[in-house]
Amino acid sequence: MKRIFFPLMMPSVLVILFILPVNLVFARAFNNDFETGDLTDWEKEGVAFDFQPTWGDNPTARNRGQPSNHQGDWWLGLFEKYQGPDTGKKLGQAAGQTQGDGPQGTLTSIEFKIIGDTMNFLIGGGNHAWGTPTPCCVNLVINDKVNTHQLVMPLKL
Ligand SMILES: [Ca+2]
Repeated sequence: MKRIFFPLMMPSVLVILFILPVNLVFARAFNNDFETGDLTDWEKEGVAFDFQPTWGDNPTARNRGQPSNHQGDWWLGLFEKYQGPDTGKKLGQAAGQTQGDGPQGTLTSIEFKIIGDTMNFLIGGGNHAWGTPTPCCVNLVINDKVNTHQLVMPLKL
């Protein structure tokens, strides 16, 4: 089986790692934009993702002056701690609430197939490479090899 690994690391002290291999038999759409409102298709380690995904423009809800410009309703905002008007309210969360940059962890996707020659990501936040003391980045892993530099150029598969 050809494997494609897609590691993603995010803000400051935390690291996100997506791992996504290719298997045409089991290929299917997965929750790559978090629009399920939960972490379906993802495996988390640590506590950084305990309140993810976050819902709506939470930075604007606290008048930060810098909108999230996210896609859809749900996104990963690891500084954020607001899971929307339904789940968040049940958990006692309020729009604009944060958890800060302290929590650490990783998030790894299920295996997935890349169709075509390129992939697009909507990413913001820190830029500290995997292997540094406080990694905060997205990594793409293909065939067990981390391909961090390929995130800024056409992906060759
Ligand atoms: Ca989304």
